[in-house]
Amino acid sequence: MNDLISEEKVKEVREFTASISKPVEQKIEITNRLTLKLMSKINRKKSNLVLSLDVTTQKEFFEILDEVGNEIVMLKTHVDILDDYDENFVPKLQEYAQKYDFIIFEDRKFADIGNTVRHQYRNGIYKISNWAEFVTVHVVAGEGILKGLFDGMENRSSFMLARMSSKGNLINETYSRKCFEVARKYPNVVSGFIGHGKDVEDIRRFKSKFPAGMLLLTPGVKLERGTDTMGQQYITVDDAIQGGADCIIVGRGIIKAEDRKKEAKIYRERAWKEYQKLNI
Ligand code: S5P
Repeated sequence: MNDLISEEKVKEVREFTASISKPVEQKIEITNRLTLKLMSKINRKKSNLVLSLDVTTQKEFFEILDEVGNEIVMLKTHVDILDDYDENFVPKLQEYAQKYDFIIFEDRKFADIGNTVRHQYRNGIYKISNWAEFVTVHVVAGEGILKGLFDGMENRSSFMLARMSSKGNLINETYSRKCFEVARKYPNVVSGFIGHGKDVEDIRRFKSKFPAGMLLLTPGVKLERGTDTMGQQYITVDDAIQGGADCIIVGRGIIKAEDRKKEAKIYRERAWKEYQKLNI
């Protein structure tokens, strides 16, 4: 019998059973202030929409924000793709965050040793730690990465990439589980995970293994399923939220739309409607 089922599988089944047999009314105490801030903004703004504003000029960046800023709970940037980044960018971004009431999230995907990410976060041209409340982290280099990033920092947190949306990515279940183990040790600087799945059930299974109080943000979301020409895979808003996503991350689905404001409203309303069904 012992030969038929691996210890790893046994552990996985135990964790899954434990997670689904928790009484619903059991309240999880969340101590991460940034997680609480995001959750409260989701509820106050009635939006689970994170915009991925992947454009290369400031003009376009702020034009789009003027159109859709009211619809989003958080703005995800890739600051290093701006061709015309200058010292005016961050103050203007912060003004917009105030005006439209969203959180700033830089998708830097830190992935090096602690000492290097420490500098990548604090120094260089962008000085990300000064202005991004959340960043993304590939914990592939080990937990030293979290120490390098966050030792001595206040009011900063991260989302760990525990699964990716791109076809053929190298993340497997063991890797995802290791992410959860590391995150469990650093609840004050990890707010949750970036994750994707092939369907609702797959995402549900994935989320059921999260440490308590951790959120799921799902990229690779559009109104219809599909792919792009470079390996991106899309599931629908309903798939993501029904699977347990706390937020959907949407880029081209909105920024390439003819009427971006209207499209952002559609994503926001669809996500919020599904989210309410699961969170009443
Ligand atoms: O697995 C991932 C993780 C991330 S953070 N897949 C992703 O697509 N992302 C990011 O989400 C990616 O870097 C991009 O900024 C955004 C998706 O953009 P879209 O235009 O495909 O919606």
